[in-house]
Amino acid sequence: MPETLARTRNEPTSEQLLTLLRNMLTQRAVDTRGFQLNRQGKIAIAMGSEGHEAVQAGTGLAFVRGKDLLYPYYRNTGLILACGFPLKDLFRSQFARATDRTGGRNIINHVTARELGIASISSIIASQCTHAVGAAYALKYRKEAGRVVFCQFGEGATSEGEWHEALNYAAVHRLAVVFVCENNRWAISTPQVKQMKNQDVAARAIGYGVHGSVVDGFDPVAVYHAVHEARERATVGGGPTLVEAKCYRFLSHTTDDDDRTYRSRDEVELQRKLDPVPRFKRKLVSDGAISEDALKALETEITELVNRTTDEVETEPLPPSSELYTNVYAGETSPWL
Ligand SMILES: Cc1ncc(C[n+]2csc(CCOP(=O)(O)OP(=O)(O)O)c2C)c(N)n1
Repeated sequence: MPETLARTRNEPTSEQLLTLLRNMLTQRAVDTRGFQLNRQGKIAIAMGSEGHEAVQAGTGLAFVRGKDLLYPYYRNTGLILACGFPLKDLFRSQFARATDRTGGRNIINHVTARELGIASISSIIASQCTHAVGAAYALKYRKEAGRVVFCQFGEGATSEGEWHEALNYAAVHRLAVVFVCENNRWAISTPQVKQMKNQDVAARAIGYGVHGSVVDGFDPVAVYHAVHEARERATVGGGPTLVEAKCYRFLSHTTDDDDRTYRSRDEVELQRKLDPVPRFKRKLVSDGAISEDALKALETEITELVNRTTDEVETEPLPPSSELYTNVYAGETSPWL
């Protein structure tokens, strides 16, 4: 059975606790704004990550900037921001502006930042897992010890062959990879129970000979501990770890999906009671890590930053139609001739 990490070590400092809070609040504010912009007809689609804030803030805190590599998936809004991705560039992607890092070509949030170690996000489920393992193999081959690859995915991705190949290869070659499953219970309309017989994705780790752990994905500190420990193991040659963070997807898969057609409101409301954002706010206030007033000021600051950023990005130009095929096809060849 997977080992459940209940141990606490390297307790986050008060500054790190506030970083976790700021990142969770920012992720929530970005999501809220994205859904508003979609409803206003300003962006084509929005992809929520509500319910994933604790997983992503906790993982982001364990990621070592300038050293580690991140192979994220499309729901990683908060994680890429926590790893240093600029907020403005995220909205440039959402608005598909010419200033976007892919020139407005890619679907929203499918960003990339080579200088930050953030690999391109792909919509092809689990494709990032084999890429992550390839990168970890390269680190080993080049003897770049101390660098770790983070690989994120949902529980649905663990039904893909590529996911299994990645786990096996990482285990056989004892690669420095931390696999983080953001188990939000649903893969669009497919519940976990129709995806696998196991209750825990982490139980699959044993089949590959890697460490597995289950963690409360609504608790950013617990996630931080689990991912940090997995990272430590990787840096000392202990090989890969599969961390399963149990969370929930509060919103529809995207704005193009209507979750009322496949899951009950009762279920969603029950999970909402465990919402990690108000829960962590309450905890930090009751622990005296932040005052009520300072929390209010922080929330206002974040909302204003997000709104100001989207106002600015909205004024930026769209890619010109003359560049429709730029960076889409190799060479001069026009697809229509
Ligand atoms: C290879 C592949 N198969 C199917 C899809 C369609 N698809 C897009 S998102 C998704 C659900 C993935 O669920 P999960 O991995 O649990 O992540 P979540 O979206 O719940 O965060 C599916 C099946 C796809 N993009 N790629």
